[in-house]
Amino acid sequence: MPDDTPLFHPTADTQSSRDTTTRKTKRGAGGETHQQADGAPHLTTAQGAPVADNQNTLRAGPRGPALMEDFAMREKIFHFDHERIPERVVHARGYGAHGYFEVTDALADITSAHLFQKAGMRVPAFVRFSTVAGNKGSADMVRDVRGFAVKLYTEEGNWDIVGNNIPVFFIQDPIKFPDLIHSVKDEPDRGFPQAQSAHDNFWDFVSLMPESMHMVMWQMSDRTIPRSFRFMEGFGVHSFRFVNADGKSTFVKFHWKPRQGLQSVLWDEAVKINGADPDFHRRDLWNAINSGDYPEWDLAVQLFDDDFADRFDFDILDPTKIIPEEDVPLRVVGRLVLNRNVDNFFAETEQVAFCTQNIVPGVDFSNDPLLQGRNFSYLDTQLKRLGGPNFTHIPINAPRCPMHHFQQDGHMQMRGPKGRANYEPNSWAQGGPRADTTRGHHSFAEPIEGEKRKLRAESFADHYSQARQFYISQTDIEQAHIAEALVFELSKVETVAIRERVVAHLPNIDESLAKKVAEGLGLQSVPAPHVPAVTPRGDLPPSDALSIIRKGPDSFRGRTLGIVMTDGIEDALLDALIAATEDAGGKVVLIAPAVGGVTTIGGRHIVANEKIDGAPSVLFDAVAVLADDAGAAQLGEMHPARCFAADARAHAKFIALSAEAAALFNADSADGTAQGIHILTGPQDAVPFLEACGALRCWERPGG
Ligand code: HDE
Repeated sequence: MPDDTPLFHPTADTQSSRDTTTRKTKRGAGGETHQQADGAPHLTTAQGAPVADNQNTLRAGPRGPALMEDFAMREKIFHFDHERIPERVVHARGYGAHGYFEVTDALADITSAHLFQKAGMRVPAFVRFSTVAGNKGSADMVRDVRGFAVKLYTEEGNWDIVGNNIPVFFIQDPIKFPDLIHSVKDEPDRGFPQAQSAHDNFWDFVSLMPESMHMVMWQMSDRTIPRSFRFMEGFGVHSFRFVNADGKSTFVKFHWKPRQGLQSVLWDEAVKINGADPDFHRRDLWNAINSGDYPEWDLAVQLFDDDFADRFDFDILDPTKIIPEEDVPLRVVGRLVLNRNVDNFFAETEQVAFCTQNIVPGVDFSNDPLLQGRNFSYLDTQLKRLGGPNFTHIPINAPRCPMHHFQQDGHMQMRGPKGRANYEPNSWAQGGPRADTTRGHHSFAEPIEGEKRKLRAESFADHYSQARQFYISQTDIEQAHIAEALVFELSKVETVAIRERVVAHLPNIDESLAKKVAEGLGLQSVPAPHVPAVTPRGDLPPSDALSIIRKGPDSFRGRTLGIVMTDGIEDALLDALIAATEDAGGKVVLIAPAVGGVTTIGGRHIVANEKIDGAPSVLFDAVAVLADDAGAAQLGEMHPARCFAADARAHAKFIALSAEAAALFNADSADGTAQGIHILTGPQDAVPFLEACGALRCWERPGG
């Protein structure tokens, strides 16, 4: 064999350096080669040099040493070595999509913000949803707060509303944020547990921070295990200001309300979903958008003035408090639609840089101390993550409006301003941009006075009253879930003193909750309550707006029915079920003992989407099992099929069964539609089943 013969040519595409000339190339007008005859572009280096061989490193002899002069190989490995950027220190795992925001109700009297001047104004938007604690590769369905960060590309610059799916936060002062996050992330000595708060450090910290108790109630509720990004609310959390053309300020709180209705899963489902599909949330969003089922949220604002702020029982600057919708009603002013998936996850979702400091004229900050701290942090963190001050040149971060300034140079500068003027004032004819006092951003002229001290206002001192209000606003089912979540998390805490210190906060919220949790943990009694800084109020009324179940959907739209099929099923029943689901705006996933599918009694071959082992019932909003006698017996022999049935029952799902499949679910004549179990006698039963599914869960079924 001659020395220059490569030893291995896996495919016809991977020609040796000797014979690449046999491939035909097209020449451009300037004689440059762009494409091969089959239309595929030439492989080049990052410098643009065509590459002849992408399979073999340049060697001295077929078995000899690699040569350093192989610039194509070195450049390729060099770039690969540097593919990663630091993941976000919080909210590392996230998923984004593009869309638009449209104003439906102008606010010209309230804010001079360009986009709110008239109804119908539309701006492009990018949204990134995230979990907080887990690393980039952690699972989607962990118990965690979800980030809900919105970038609006307005004509007067990018406006970022960097919110969460919970309207309050754990702490009142930014100086505590590193402590909070250190405590919830994996413990530093052992490097676990990941993406969960169920460990000593987190509960130790919050047990010593009474201000976190309101947020802890939300965190232990089903809000932190949302069924999908599409079915959760978003909140700006802080009070912001709108400022109108006359310089008048109105406080504003931002709420994103999903038009799909709210929905969460049960904890047992969450645990199993993480195993079955760790990408459950991102897959859901990707699939929904790809299939044209675009998720939408209304933007609602709570608007209030200084008089209300002074009258309000709590401090409107305190991010551990809500303003109940009953006190200040929501006004819907716009809608957000997500209608385009990213082309490249890294370029868009990973590199998007949200900054709370990104506001536009007509919007201003309040003195919420947490917000003020965030205004430092987000810009700072981009420098570390994206490597330089020019991250606004990355397309996902670039404003879509003209920009003119005298900033220059720096790492990865993409724009070379022309001309001599790079400072201002200057006297050159082409002197560059000038500040515009009319269009430019003006801060609200808020009079400020006070002593310069490290202080927290007395008005921030009540830590329990709204925690109680949240708890008593939940349905019985939701209250039970909160108690169960607390028991689960604290049972993972190894230090008994920490468990007790957490439980000692609960009587200040609700005696019965304290008792349930103490019992669940096997404590002898409820520990003596912590002495609150301010006596908690018992008179705050329950608010329906705080419950998920009360804000559920009214149809099966956007939800998924998992249908298990076996050979020998009736065509008409399957067809009716699929049609009824699609008519209700839902989707069907077909599941079979083998992914190749089944043959119906009518002789049709139906291809399955999933083999039953890979499609447990936890992945679906409702389920159906269609089988003949032999099929039911076959499923009864399969462990995944038995788990499918047992879980669907235990998780209170609506279930449709062919008569033969009833035994698999231990369903008998005592069950019925009142119990959420529909034995389908014929195609006519499909529509009533789907109507029932609109309620999502049959909580009435005893034991689920
Ligand atoms: Fe963040 N937060 N945060 N945060 N946060 C970040 O910025 C920070 C807070 C939120 O999808 C970081 O670009 C401090 C509240 C979301 O890219 C960092 C404080 C709320 C996202 C940071 C807070 C949030 C972040 C990490 C206390 C709800 C993800 C990467 C003063 C209103 C945005 C980054 C995305 C991300 C700091 C508190 C929401 C380190 C210092 C309150 C949704 O800058």
